[in-house]
Amino acid sequence: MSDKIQLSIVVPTFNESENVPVLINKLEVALAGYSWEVIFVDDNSSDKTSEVVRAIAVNKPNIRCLLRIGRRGLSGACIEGMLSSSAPFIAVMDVDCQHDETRLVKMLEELEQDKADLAVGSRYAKGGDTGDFSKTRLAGSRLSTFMAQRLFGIGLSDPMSGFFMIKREKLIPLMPHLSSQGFKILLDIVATARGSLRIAEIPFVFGTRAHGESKMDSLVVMDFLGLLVSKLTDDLVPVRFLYFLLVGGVGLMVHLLILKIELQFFDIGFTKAQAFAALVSMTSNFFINNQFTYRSQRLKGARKLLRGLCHSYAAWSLGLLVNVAVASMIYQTIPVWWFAASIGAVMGSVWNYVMSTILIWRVR
Ligand SMILES: Nc1nc2c(ncn2[C@@H]2O[C@H](COP(=O)(O)OP(=O)(O)O)[C@@H](O)[C@H]2O)c(=O)[nH]1
Ligand SMILES: [Mg+2]
Repeated sequence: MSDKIQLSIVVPTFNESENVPVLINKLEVALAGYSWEVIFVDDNSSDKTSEVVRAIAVNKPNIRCLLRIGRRGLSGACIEGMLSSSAPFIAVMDVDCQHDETRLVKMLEELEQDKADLAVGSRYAKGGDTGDFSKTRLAGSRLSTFMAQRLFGIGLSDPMSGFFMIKREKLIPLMPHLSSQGFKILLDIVATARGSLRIAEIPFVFGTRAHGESKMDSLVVMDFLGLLVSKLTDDLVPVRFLYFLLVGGVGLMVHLLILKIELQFFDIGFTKAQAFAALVSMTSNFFINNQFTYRSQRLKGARKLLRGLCHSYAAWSLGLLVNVAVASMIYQTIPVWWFAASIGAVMGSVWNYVMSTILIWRVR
């Protein structure tokens, strides 16, 4: 065994303290005789996962902990972990024993013998299996796999896999183009590489989570769709802005509905009606964004929500002025209420997007 580290295994963790020692034991067995390190990338878990890692790491130089404070997100964690490696080969896997660590040896073989640049652990290749996936999760996984394959012309059987190994020299040039949002780092790598990677598929059986609970929720579907659009538009449209547009669309509906009611039943004039409708849709957008667009930094509890809402009003007040001024001006020349209102709302939104990203949901 040479002293040079051959393989870095990047393991993102979020509240996984119980799984860490289990995985380390398994890696030590599976990779005996190899020169490897494991880099746990923890997003400041409240269960002190990082302290559990460090307590083991003091005695073992091949165990490392990268603690991220004020950031959340699986892809971002994987990217930072991978960037901190100096090994020629880098793997990514879950900490929860769902990824069969014994397959790492086969992956390493493929890359070392230069049979491939990227080895992907596949649940859908012959010999692989999704284990005890629920029916809905299996359907979702199959559908997103199908879409990714069609849209990007990816021949991979399991582009949604979170278990893979890649040559560092092939990965580094792709790094600046990867999105740190979302869950789908492998798909991002493969789509960004545009066919320039030679890929080997290594079948494995998806195991049952050892401890703790899954961090995936049904909204990962949105992450996935966002990634698709952002890749298909050559990163022109950031994922988060897409969410914002989607939420904005709902907001515009709310706005127009309120405005219509006001104009129909109350005699307050267009300008006042537009201002009030904008206030209502701003408020509903705040709650939708908090549940959805910014869910990893979600504000919880009445006090935090109220404070966030007040900050929103403050940040969005200029957008509101822009909105009402533009809408009223247009309404004077073209007195079509929905047209004037929509243009005003869109102008105000661009301001709001920028402000809320900078001020309200800034990653703490
Ligand atoms: N650092 C970090 N790790 C995360 C985050 N979300 C999930 N993980 C880790 O990523 C891996 C995959 O997540 P998991 O909940 O197992 O997803 P599932 O296997 O699809 O159910 C696990 O090791 C999690 O601890 C996150 O926001 N930050
Ligand atoms: Mg898992």
